[in-house]
This record gives sequence, C-alpha cells and structure tokens, in this order.
Amino acid sequence: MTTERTLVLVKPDGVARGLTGEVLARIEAKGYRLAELRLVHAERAVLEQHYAEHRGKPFFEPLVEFMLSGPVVAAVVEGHRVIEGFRSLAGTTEPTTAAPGTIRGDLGRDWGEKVQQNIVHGSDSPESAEREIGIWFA
Ligand code: IDP
Repeated sequence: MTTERTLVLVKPDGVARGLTGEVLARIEAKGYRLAELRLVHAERAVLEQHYAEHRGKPFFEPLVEFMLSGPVVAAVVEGHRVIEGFRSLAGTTEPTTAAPGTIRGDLGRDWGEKVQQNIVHGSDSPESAEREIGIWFA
C-alpha cells in the first residue's frame, strides 16, 4: 500500500454553486481520507505560486482573477495512489469533454472561453502535491 497525499481545491465556481459537499462526498466515497480542510479567500501571491508553471500563458491572469473571485475550499486528501486517483475522479481539464461519471464531466459547465471554471484542482505528481500542500497549509 502506497499512501500518498494530494492537494485538492474546490474552486470558486464549485463553492459558489454549492458543490463542495458533492466533491467531498465523492472523495470520501472512494475511500480517501480528509487530513486537512479549510475555506479560504486566497491571496494573489498564493495563487501566483500555486500556478507558477502557467505564468506567461494567455490564461494565467484570467485564471488568477477567477481564483480570487470567491472563497475556495482547500483539502489535503490521503489514500493509496490518491494523486492519480483524484485526477481520475476529477476528469480531464475541459468540462465539455471530461468523461461522464467524473466531477468535471458530471457537474462542469462549458463557459466558452472560461475553461478555468472547472470546479476542482488536484495535484498532478508527488512533487507538485508536496509543493502545493506547503503553499496552502504553511
Ligand atoms: P488541470 O487542472 O486539469 O491539471 P492544467 O493544464 O494544469 O489542468 O491547468 C490548470 C488550470 O488552468 C485548469 O484546471 C484550468 O482551470 C485552467 N486552464 C487550463 N488551460 C486553460 C485554457 O486553455 N484556457 C483557460 N483556462 C485554462
């Protein structure tokens, strides 16, 4: 058994649409454990650090602005292969093409240009997970 930790964010669209409970329920139903949980109105510096790999891309500034638009729920989630497992629960980036059965596929709405409004974030590797947990749960 390889217990891992990942950082999950319910983004402002997910919180505003009342989907926090649904997202957390899917995580728990899968057998993962919530190790840390907080509702936070993120600071720009935190978001710029979190999304550092996307700096310079055309969607970077709209993404940061969107993430500043309302509170987010940040969680540290633990479980066997949870990094890969949560990304599988979340589905692919674009809500329109994310598979049915996934969070983004079932609940995500297509907002045209606003791909950034896809309900959740999940770390993509053990290195990202530790880096991101350090940013959100310093
Ligand atoms: P991921 O969240 O599925 O891992 P990444 O490629 O790491 O996707 O992108 C981070 C976030 O940036 C996405 O979840 C989405 O909110 C936003 N994003 C990615 N690509 C685009 C784009 O082309 N337009 C607008 N937003 C984007």
